[in-house]
Order: sequence, then C-alpha cells, then structure tokens
Amino acid sequence: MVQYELDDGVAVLAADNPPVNALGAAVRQGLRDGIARAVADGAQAVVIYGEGKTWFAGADIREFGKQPVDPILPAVCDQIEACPIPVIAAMHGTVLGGGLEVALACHYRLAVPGTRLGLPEVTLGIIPGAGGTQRLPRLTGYANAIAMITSGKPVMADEALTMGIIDRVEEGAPRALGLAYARALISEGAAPRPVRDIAPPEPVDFAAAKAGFAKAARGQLSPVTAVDAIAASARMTFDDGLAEERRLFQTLMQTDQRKGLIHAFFAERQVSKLPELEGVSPRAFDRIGVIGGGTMGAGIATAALLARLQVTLIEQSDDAAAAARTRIAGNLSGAVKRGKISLDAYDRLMAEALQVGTDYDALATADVIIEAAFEDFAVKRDIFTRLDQVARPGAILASNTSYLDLDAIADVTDRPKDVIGLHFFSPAHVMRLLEVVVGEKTAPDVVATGFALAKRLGKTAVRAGVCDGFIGNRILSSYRTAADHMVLDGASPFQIDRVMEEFGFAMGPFAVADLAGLDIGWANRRRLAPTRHPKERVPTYPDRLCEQGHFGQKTGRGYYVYDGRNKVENPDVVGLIDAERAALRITPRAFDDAEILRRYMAAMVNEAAKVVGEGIARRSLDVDVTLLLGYGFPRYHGGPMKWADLQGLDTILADINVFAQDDAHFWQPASLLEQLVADGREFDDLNKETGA
Ligand code: T1G
Repeated sequence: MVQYELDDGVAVLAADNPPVNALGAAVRQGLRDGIARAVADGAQAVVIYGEGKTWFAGADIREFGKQPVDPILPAVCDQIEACPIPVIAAMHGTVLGGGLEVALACHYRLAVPGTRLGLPEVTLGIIPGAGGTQRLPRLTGYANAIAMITSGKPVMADEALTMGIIDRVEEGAPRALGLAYARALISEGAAPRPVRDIAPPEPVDFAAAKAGFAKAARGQLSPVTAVDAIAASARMTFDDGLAEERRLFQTLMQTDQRKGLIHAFFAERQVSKLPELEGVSPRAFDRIGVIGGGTMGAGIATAALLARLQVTLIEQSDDAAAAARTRIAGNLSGAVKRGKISLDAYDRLMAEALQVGTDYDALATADVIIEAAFEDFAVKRDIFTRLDQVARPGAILASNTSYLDLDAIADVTDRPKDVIGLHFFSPAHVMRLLEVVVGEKTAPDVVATGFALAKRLGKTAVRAGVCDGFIGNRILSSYRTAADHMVLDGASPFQIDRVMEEFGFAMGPFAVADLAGLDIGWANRRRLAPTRHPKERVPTYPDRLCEQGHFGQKTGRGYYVYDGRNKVENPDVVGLIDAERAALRITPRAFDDAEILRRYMAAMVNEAAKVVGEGIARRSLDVDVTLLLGYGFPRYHGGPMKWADLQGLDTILADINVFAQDDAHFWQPASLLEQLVADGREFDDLNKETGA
C-alpha cells in the first residue's frame, strides 16, 4: 500500500490504497517503514505522495470502534516530524483529517491547484486526533484554525497558501513536483522544519469562541470540544497539548454522537446502491420536461438547468408561464450570488437551455417529464392522460406527488412501466433528498434512470415503495399526530417545539408547520377526512386558525406571530386549544420534557419500523437518510432508526406498550420492532443483511 523507491538520493513513498488512500493500518505501517528505510538508506530527503485520485483523505473510518492496530496515526506523525532529513508532502485531491495531519507533520508542503485541505473530523463527531489541533494553529493562527476545525470545511490550495498552511501551489504531477522541490531543498541545504518548534500564536478568547459554537452546534459535542483541544496548545507544551488532544479525541470516540455521525456518513453513500439495480442500465436523458411552474416546478427546472440539462416547462397559461420563467430566473440568480454559476452561464441557461410555454407538443422529444402540478388526483389524471398522448415511446413519465397513489396515476396511462415517482423537497434546487417512488409496474431501467437523474442533479436518492406519504411524509404524519395528541391532552405546542429543538432539530414541529404553510396540513386533513378511522384523534383547532386566514410564516401568523425574523408564541393558539379541550371534555395534564421526547420519538421509530417492515423502505438506513436530508433530523443522532438502536429497541417498545394503554388505536407496535426485540437484534442488523 506504500511503495518505497530511492530516486537518486531522494526516498519516494507512494501511497496506493484506493479509492481515497485512507490511512488504514497497512498504510500507516508503510509510512513508518518507509521513513525508517529512507534514513537507513542515507536518503537526503523524503517525498510522500498519493497514487490515484487523491492524497490521504483521512483515517480509515471503517476502523473506528475497533481495536486500534499499531502504529496509531499520532505516532506516525511524530516519526515523520522527527525525521532527520526533510520530508516533503506533495498533495492533490482531498487532503482531509489525518491526511492533513500527516502533511502538517511533514516539513515542507506543496499542492496542485484545486486541492482541498481540511479537518472534517467534527462532522464525524470527533476532533482531529493526530496533532491537527496543535500544529495547525502554529502555522495559521488561532482564528483560521478554529474556523477550519470547528466547521470541518476544507479550504482550496491557494487559500491554504495564503493562510500559511502550505508552502507552494504548482501545476503538475505530485511525484515530479515533490522530487523537484526536494532537489531544490537539498541544493539549498534546507533542514527539517518541525511545526512543533513554532511557538503557539497569540491566544484568542477561547471561551467566547466556545460559547459561539455551543449555540450553533445545537447539542453537538465535537465543535465545542475542538475549541478545548485548540486552546490546550496555548497553555501547554507541545507534547502535553498532543496528549490533551488525544484524551478529548478518545472521549468523543466513545460517544453515541460519533456512532450516529459515522452511520450517517456511510448511510448516505450506501442509500443509492440497490442490489436490484446491479447490471441495470439507465435510459439516456438530456431533455427534461416539467409540468407546472409553481415553487416546486420552478425548483425542479432550476435543478435540471444547473445540471446542464435542457428544460422545457409547460404551464396552463402564458401569464403562468411567464411567472414560472421569473421564478426560475430568481433561483438561478441566487446560484450566481452563491458563486455556483457565473453570470455568463446564467445568461446561457436562461437563453438556450430553458424553454417555457403552454403547448404540450413541445414535450414530444423529452426524455424524462416531471409533473409538479397541484396535489390533486383529478389534476394529475388529466396531465398524465395528455402526456401519454404526446410523449415519445420510451420517455419516462414522473410525478412529484408527495402523497398520492402513484400506481393509480400510472394506470391512467398505457405505459405504467414508464411511470415513476420523483418526490423532490422544497426548495427543489437546494434540498439534497429525492424520494424515487417505485410503482408496482415501474420497469427496472426506469428506476435506474431515476437514480441516475438524481446523481446528475446532485441529489441523494432514496428508493420508496407506494403508500400514503411514501417514507418521509408517512413517518412525519405519525410523529405529528403524536404531538397533536399531546397538545389535546395538556402539553403546549411551544413546549413540544422547545423539547425537539433541544434534541437537536433546528425547528420543532409546530414552527415547521408554520414554515411549510398551515394550509398544506389543512388540505391534507380535508383529503383524509372521508376515510378517517372513527378512533383517530385529529385536533380541529388548527382548522380554526386556517379559517381565520392564518397559514403561518407566509401570512405572518400561525402557531407563532412573525415580525421579520423574530417570532413570538401566538396567544390565540392557547385559547383555541383550551376551547377544543373543553369541547372534548379533556382535563389537561402536565407533560414533562422527557415524556414529550419519548412519545414523539416512539411514534417516529414505530412508524419507521412499519415502513421498513412493509418494504416501503428497503433498509433502515433508507429511513435514516430520508429523515436526515428531508426532515431536519439532527445528524449527530444518525437518524431515527440509528437513534433507536443506540437507545435500545426494547426501551422504545416498552414505551409504546405503555402509551397503548391510553390509546391502543394509535399505538400499535410495529411487528418488525417486536420481532427484533424478541430476537435481541437491532435495525442496523437489517442493513448488514442487505450488504450495507
Ligand atoms: N475511510 C474509509 N472509507 C472512506 C473514507 C475514509 N476516510 N473516505 C471515503 N471512503 C469510502 C467511501 O465510503 C466510499 O466507499 C468511497 O471511499 C468513495 O467515497 C486521526 C480520525 C474523500 C471527499 O472525513 O469526505 O482522519 O461507498 O463516495 O464523493 O484526525 O469520501 O464506494 O464503498 O465519498 O469522491 C477524516 C471522508 C477521517 C473524509 C471523496 N476524513 N471522506 O468523496 O467519494 S477522521 C474524512 C470524504 C480522521 C484523524 C481522524 C469523501 C471524499 P464506497 P465517496 P467522493
């Protein structure tokens, strides 16, 4: 994994551990042996570089939680730094985590343009554990070091040069550049330059920095702990600082947050890998059709344009078509502001790649047509009937429905095998999640095309089966119902929001409802009313709020009253709730925060288990990724099913059985949950069984 070669007095260590040169045990041993051999061979310098697409992209995450194998990375870094001859890091690709720490232990650092350098450990629930918190500040100062380590965000090579992290940015092959740099250093008689010898910079107000991150972290430990480790470098000797960093690193390694974040890392990479799609080729697609230019349609069109696809958007009238074009222009200019595209690209996309009109015939050459019209079956039936007439044979007909029966929509056409659900999340050109809803008759290559399109759009695709609300919205309606029940029985919606925000959500369920628009929930309640089970408890006070024209943020009033970015609890809500309780003869009782969290999460996990048990989601990691990317589930909990595993499924089931004593209709334990508890297994075992 690390090839050794002596090139005219310069030892060259070539790391070759695809796909990302992760610093697994064999690579660490290769570095250790390579450095020792270079010294033994009397080399004048050492060049380290990575074969393949990148320099070391960090420690091998798959080794986390397992018995460490020597040499551990800090020891390798110390050995490199103590090497009596200059060691040069010649970098390209993604220099991340332990990979950057190895570079910081080297004496001279060069990178090719476009290289990204960062310490993303906090995004995995840990901190740099091989000297990053001690060496980086010595090179770039505390402000830069704190910013890089607590955000986990990489910097580009030219920025790293300006920040003093690296010495050179040069075009060329890393090996050749490294050798040239080594020869120049040898000719200058340059000596090793251990970073540990640099005095720590002027301290900053670490306490203030820490306080700032605590709020933003919403309960995540790693960014805050990272400040503690960095601060140690200001008051301790280098070796004591290293030891303190290691102590804090080990502490975080033991946390559930680390397990949750590592699970999220691998789940996001696994979720779009479906055994059923192995060997299935997607259909070609370059021309995308979009039906409907409202918020969702315009967002979908924008996502396609940003992916350099040709887009034809159809609206019902010229005015509506013009409004759609304006919305898309607004989305794209936002992308210009964020530096995602240039102004030239903006002009080209608006002028050449986008067609907007009212004539369905313009869709005759489209490869994939995505319907994003009003969430009403009759509307969708008419659209799919027309699409069936105009779309070319082999074109894929997709619906962005978020609730409706995709099989019923497909059966409107003579080509149900070409029909699929592509459920985007608002704003569709920003949100990463895409539920790929597979109908009973959807052909495998149509599914494969759905996943390929998602990848092209930069989305993370999750396969979902057909049921009311698919994966995400079905689970949402369950934990929302549990919240509504608690309000009817005595809890305050504002208390519930606070508890879920303390759990790590950016917003509690009632604030989210205000953001999404209370009219959406209202329409959904009306849609479901005719088929509602008599034992279902559905509050009516939200309908009262809507009848008064209060739809949340968009009307300035909902559960909260909004004044710009400020919001305060809407006192009218309390009155409406009291009135409903009185009408239902409910004597309200107190709910403590712990019970609110247990009920809310039990409802989420129980419904998630039903969704996996019924095969609507293939694996529990599919549910986790859906809730993480589409519903703001706190990433450091790993997703509801990972969280449940870490809590212990038996405790969740026990809670559900207790809650069922009051309401056996709502609290019906999922048979999958009961089975796993009986077998002493957990949701993650299911992932493993599918090779995840
Ligand atoms: N360890 C193990 N496997 C890894 C890995 C890693 N560090 N990085 C990527 N992979 C796998 C990944 O699961 C996937 O596998 C394949 O490589 C391609 O990845 C002491 C302890 C480098 C930017 O956090 O951010 O160092 O799915 O699909 O989009 O302080 O991977 O094909 O089977 O993501 O081109 C710090 C994590 C570790 C970097 C490439 N390092 N990786 O992105 O490909 S902690 C990181 C990434 C640490 C020290 C501490 C990205 C990437 P599979 P991919 P990509």
